[in-house]
Amino acid sequence: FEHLFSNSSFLTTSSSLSLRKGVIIGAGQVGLACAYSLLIQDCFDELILQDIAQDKTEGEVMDLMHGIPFISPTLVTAGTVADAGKNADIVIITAGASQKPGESRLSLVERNVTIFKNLIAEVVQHCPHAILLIVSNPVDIMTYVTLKLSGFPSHRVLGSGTVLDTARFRALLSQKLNLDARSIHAYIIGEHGDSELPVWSTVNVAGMKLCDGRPGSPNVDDPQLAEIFDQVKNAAYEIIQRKGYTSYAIGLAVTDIVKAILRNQRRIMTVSRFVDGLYGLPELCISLPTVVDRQGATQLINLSLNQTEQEQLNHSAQVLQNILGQLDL
Ligand code: 6V0
Repeated sequence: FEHLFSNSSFLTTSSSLSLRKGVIIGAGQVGLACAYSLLIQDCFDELILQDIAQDKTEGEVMDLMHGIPFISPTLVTAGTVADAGKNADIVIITAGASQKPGESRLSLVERNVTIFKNLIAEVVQHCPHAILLIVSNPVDIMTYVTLKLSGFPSHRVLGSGTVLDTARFRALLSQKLNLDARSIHAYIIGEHGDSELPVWSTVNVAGMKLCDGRPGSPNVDDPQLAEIFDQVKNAAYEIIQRKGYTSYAIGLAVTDIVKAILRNQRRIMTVSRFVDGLYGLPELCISLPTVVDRQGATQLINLSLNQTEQEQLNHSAQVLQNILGQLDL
């Protein structure tokens, strides 16, 4: 016992054990929901929460830490990438301004770019081999900003993108079709925001397309389908109007991405990552089905889009390009 007490950081002892270390920068509503979900799903051996609100973060860490005896152990601390978080495997960034009721994600851009200019330099210096997972909005813009500021290879910088929107889409389709959401293959792609699009032409269950022209199958212009997509697109506005922020579902989405990375799952997820040329798109970060594994966001899948979907994707890319063109990086 004496030995354990005098060496109270015994959970961290051997660096040769290759512990799974994660840092969350920004311990607000989203960062905390991510932390809770990551802890209860046993994703990391060490989890560090970094925030400029130090006292509050220490309080949150104490609260989380007191729950550890109920779950698999994780060493959770308040710190920074420069100390406890040094050489993390994954750095999740949720720091920054959040949407106010009625505010679009794109309006947050200036405030968050300013924050990222300082943060990313610090992350690169102290976690040079990390995979960077961006959650702050507007997430596609902030992922591109991070890629440029970090100089990391593009597979190591990804955004949560439309992973959450895709989940919302599948959840609503699951209610409509009365089937488990995991058996429904459906994607939301493009900007995580107002110009995102549903890929109706590829939605399928067990290989059977939802809109395949069979008698009784819906047409892509069916108002019921439009209503489902509207609910997906407006979900964040609806939630923010009622509770002021969104948190639980994005926490679970981030956890799923982290698991795909750490367990080398090679899952196909609609994360946001750098695209140059595929689908005829210009240089930017946008959400498309992508293989996620231990290297990060490795391969983009070349979905076959119909003409309307391709036009909608081009429009979404244009919206993002217009913002990127105004940035001074
Ligand atoms: P919040 O509750 O205001 O938390 C933001 C946190 O960032 C606060 O605790 C701040 O103290 C902290 N912070 C600010 N500057 C720094 C800094 N330089 N270093 C460290 N910490 C800092 O906001 P919330 O958690 O609700 O949202 C965070 C971000 O996530 C916002 O940009 C949201 O728009 C975005 N979301 C993204 C989603 C997605 O699907 N990608 C979903 C929900 C929210």
